[in-house]
Amino acid sequence: MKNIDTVGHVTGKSVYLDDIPTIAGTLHAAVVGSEFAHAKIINININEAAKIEGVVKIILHSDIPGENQIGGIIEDEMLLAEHEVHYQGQPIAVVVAESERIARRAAHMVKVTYEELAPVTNPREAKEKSLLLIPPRTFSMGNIDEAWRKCKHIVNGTVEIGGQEHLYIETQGAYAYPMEGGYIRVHSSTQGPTAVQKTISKVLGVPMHLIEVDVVRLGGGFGGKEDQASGFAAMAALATHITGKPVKLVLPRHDDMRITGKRHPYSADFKIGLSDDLKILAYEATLYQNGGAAADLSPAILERTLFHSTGSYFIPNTRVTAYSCKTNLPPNTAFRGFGGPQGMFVIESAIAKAAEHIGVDAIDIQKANLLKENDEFQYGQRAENVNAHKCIELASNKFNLVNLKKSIENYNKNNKYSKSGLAIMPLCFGISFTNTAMNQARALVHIYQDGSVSVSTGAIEMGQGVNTKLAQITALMLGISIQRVKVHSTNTTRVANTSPTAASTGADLNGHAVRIATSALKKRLISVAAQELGCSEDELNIENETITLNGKITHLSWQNLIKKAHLKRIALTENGHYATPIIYFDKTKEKGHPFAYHVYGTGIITVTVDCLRGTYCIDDVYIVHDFGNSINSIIDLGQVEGAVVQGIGWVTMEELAFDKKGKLLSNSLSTYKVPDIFFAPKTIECIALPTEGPNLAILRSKAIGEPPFMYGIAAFFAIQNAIKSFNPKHRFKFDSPLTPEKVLMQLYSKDETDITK
Ligand code: MTE
Ligand code: LUZ
Ligand code: MOS
Repeated sequence: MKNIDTVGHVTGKSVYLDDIPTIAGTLHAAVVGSEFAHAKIINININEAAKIEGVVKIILHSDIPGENQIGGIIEDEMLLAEHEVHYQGQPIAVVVAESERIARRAAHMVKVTYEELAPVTNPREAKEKSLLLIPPRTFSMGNIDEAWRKCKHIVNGTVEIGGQEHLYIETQGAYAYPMEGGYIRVHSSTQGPTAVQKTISKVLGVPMHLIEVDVVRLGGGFGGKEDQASGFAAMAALATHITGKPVKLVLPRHDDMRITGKRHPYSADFKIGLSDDLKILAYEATLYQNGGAAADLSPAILERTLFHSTGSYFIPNTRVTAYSCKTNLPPNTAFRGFGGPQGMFVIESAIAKAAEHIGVDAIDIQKANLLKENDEFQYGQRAENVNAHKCIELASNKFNLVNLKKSIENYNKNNKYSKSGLAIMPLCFGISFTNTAMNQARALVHIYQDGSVSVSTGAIEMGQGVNTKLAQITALMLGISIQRVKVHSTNTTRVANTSPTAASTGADLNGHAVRIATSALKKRLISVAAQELGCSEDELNIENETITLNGKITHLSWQNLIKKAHLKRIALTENGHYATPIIYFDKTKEKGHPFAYHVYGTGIITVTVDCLRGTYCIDDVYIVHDFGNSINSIIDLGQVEGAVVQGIGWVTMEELAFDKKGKLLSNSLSTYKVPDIFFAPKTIECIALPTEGPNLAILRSKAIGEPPFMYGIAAFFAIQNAIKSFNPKHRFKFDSPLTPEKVLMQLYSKDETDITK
C-alpha cells in the first residue's frame, strides 16, 4: 500500500506548520542570537529596534513569568541568555512584530555588548579542563587486562568523526494562539509534543493542562526536533502569553543552521587485539563526545554510543569509556542513529586498521566475529534470533561478492588514475528507547455512528510513513477498509504524556497501542454480533467489512453492526495503552536487557575515486536487510534508501566547519553540501532477508527508521580502500567526513607510520 500522504505531498496540498491559515492579528517573532560562542553579556540595548514601526514587543529573559529553563534531561539550558552566552547563535531576545520582515529587521537592530571569553570547541580539550556534561560511563565485559596477553595482533588508533546538519526541509517553528482563560494552543514542528507542552508550562509557570500542542506532520525531523523544537515553541507561546496575540515563529534556514544543534562529533582512541585466526579477543576504546554548550539529549546519546560500541560483533573482553564533553558549540542533539553510528564507526575503524596491519581483507575479520545466537552483548543482553550471518551470506551470494571484488581488482589493474573500492558494513541496531520508562504509548480510537474510525496516538508523522502504518494496523485489526480510517493530528489533549517519536519505535509503540485499543473494540462488537446472530462469539469474525460466521459471510455488515452497537449503548471508544514488556536496564551495573529486539543487515558499497582530482562517486549500494515481516514494504524500502544516502553523506561530503572561535562557517547550503541526485548512488538494491520477525515488533514488522543509516559507513571504508590501491604507502586515516580535499591529500601522502606503536 502506498503512503497515504503521497498525493498531498506531490500536489502541495499537505499542510505543514507554515501552511496553517493564520488568524487575523497574528504577530511574527524573530530570534536574536549571540554573535560569539563564549562571552559575557555587558548590555542589551533594545531602544533602536523598539522604535521600528510594527515592532510590538522585544522579549528578554526578565520577561519570563515562569522558569528560564528548557533543559530536558539536565536543567542546564536557559531559554534566553542572562549574563553569559555559551554558543554562537544562543537566543538572547525574541522580537515580536506585525510582520516577519519587520521582526527580522528589528532583530538585527538589537545591540548587545559582549566581553569575549575564550571558547572551547574541541572535546578532548574540554575533558582536560574537566568540562563534562555528566560523569564518564564505562561499559565492559570479560577481563581486558588479561586478554591482551593472548592476542597475536594488537593495533592502536585514533578516530575523528564529524557532526551532521539535519537539514529537514521544514525549519524549526511554532504557531501559538490564545484561547480563553489562559489556555494556549500551539502548533509545533516537533517530534515530541509532550516535551513542548512541558517546556512551555515550565517557562510560563502554568499547569500542563493549559497548554495544548498539536502536530499534523513535519517536513522532516531526523532527531533534530526530538528536543530542540521545545525552545522555539516556548518562545512563540511566551510571546502569545505576553502580548495576548497569536504569534508565529519560523526560523529562516540560515538561523536554523546557525542556532540549532547537530549530530555529535566524536573523537576516539582505540586498541584492538586479535588471535591468529582473526578472532577479536580484546577491544578498548575511549570516546569523547562533543556535546556542545548544554546537555540536551547528549547523556542518552552517549549511552547509545556505548550500547553500539562493539557493532555487530561478539567481543569477549571489552572496556569502552565515554566522556560527554561540554564545549562552546550549539547543544548537539539526536540525529538518526542517536550516537550508534559513531560507536560503530570506531569499531569499524579498529577492524580496518587491524586488517591493514595483518594484511587481510577487513571482511574476513568482520565475518569471523559476527554475533551468533546467545552471544552476550557488553551490556548483558543475550543476542536472540541473530541474523547477522544470514544477512552477510545472502548478500555475498545474491550480489556475488567474489565477482564484485574481482571486477574491482581488474578495474584497478587496468586504470592508473581511477580506482575502485569496496567495503561491507554489517548492522546490528537495538530497538527500544534505552531509557526504559520512555517505552510506552497510547492510542485513542473512536468508531463513529457511520462506521468511520478515528485514530489518535502519540506518533508524529515526519515523512517516515507512520500514519499509513497506523491506518493499516487499524483496518487490519478491525477487518475494515482503510478508507474508513482517519489518523488524526498528534494532540496532547487527545493523547497525553507521549514519548517523542524517536528511536525508530514510532510504529511499534503506537501500533501496539492501536492494536490493544482496536482488539478491545472488536471484542465488544463481536459480542453484539453474537447476540444479533444468536451464535457464540468464537465462531464470529469481522472480515472485509462484514461479520463472518465460521468464515462464511453473514447478512450483518460493519456499518449495521456499529448502528446496532450504538443503539445498545455500547462504548465505541477505546484507549489502548502499551508498555514494552521484558526490557530493563541497571545503570549502576551497566547491565540489563535494554532492547526489545535487534535489527540486522549487511550493506555493500562500491565507489570509484578520481585519483587526479580526489573526487569520487558512489557506484552501487547492495543491501540485505532484516525487515521482519514488513507491514509496508514500499515505505520500508523508502526508509532504507533515504537512510543509506543520509549515512553516506555523513561520512563523505557533509562537513561542518567551525572556526577557532566556535563560529559556524558552513552555515548555508552553498557551503554545507548534502548528497543530491547527482551524488546519489547509481544503484541501490535492497533485498529482504526472509524471516518471521520478532513478537515484540508490531505485527512482526521490524522498526526501520534509523538502522539503515549505518550502511552508509561502508562508503568511507570503500573510499579508503580505493585510495590504497592508488597509493600503497597510504595508511588508513579515520578522519570523517572524507571530503574530496582529504581524499586528494591521502592519494599523494607518503605516510608509512608504524601502526603498532
Ligand atoms: N524519515 C523521514 N522521511 N523523515 C524523518 O524525519 N526521521 C528518522 C526516521 N525516518 C525521519 C525518517 C528518525 S531519526 C527516526 S527515529 C524515525 O524515522 C522515527 O519514526 P519511526 O519511529 O516511526 O520510525
Ligand atoms: N531518544 C531517546 C532516542 O531518548 N532514547 C533513545 O534511546 C533513542 N534512540 C534513538 C533515537 N532517539
Ligand atoms: Mo530519531 S534520532 O530517534 O529522532
